[in-house]
Amino acid sequence: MAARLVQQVRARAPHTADEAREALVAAALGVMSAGPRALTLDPAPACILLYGVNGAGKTTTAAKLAHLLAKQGRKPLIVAADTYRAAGIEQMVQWAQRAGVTSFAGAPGADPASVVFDGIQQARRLGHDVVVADTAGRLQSQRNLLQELAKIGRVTAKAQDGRAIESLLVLDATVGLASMTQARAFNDAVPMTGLVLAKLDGTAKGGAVIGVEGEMGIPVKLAGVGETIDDVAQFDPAAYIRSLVED
Ligand SMILES: Nc1nc2c(ncn2[C@@H]2O[C@H](COP(=O)(O)OP(=O)(O)O)[C@@H](O)[C@H]2O)c(=O)[nH]1
Ligand SMILES: [Mg+2]
Repeated sequence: MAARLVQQVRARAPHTADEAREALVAAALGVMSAGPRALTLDPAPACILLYGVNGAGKTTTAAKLAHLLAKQGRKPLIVAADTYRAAGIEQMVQWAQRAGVTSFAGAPGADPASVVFDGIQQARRLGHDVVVADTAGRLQSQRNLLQELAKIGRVTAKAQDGRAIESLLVLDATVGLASMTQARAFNDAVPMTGLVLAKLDGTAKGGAVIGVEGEMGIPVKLAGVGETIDDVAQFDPAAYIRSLVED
């Protein structure tokens, strides 16, 4: 990926540092052009599935996103499907309260796919127009846990029956090239419709995501920009790439 960018910058034969920087921005923007970044929420009720490794930012992203959707006039239901740890469920429920959003929690130890399925039914009964489902963290090397995620994906597809699904892999911007390995493995379990780049407010900007978007053709849709409930934004590739080259 880096070699491809360098080649494109060379092809433009920049004369000054500014020209070289502009050529690099243009080349990186060309790589990051994997389709629309808006979430697909229709036909409603949509289901947004968040997955990724431990600590990436899934639970906070679920809360921030649900809060944002509520501010936009939607009626979200948060589904707490990190049923491995009682604390996983509690964290999601507490964040949902902070977000002012109703939540539906699975029992500790319950099958997460069933929790998501039941949550989707509950959302329909109560007239919610979007479900935001938080899942347990898992490593890209944990085969059984990836199979379980694949099951969550299949069950979600069945419950949604043609309604919108956003399958979002949450990546930590402070992680480097491992992002690519994560993206490949998680995409094999549940084909992604978008990426979330969390922790973009830190000094590490997760430049590897340019390669992930470019090679996998999956757009970064959202950015996490802090630890409070309002700290989520639609991902802006131009601003992002400028922040990388202007460091
Ligand atoms: N600075 C910063 N911290 C974040 C962001 N998103 C999540 N975090 C922090 O990262 C840690 C793990 O987040 P969490 O949502 O629990 O990760 P999960 O294990 O994927 O559910 C927590 O301390 C969060 O406050 C972000 O956008 N910026
Ligand atoms: Mg979590």
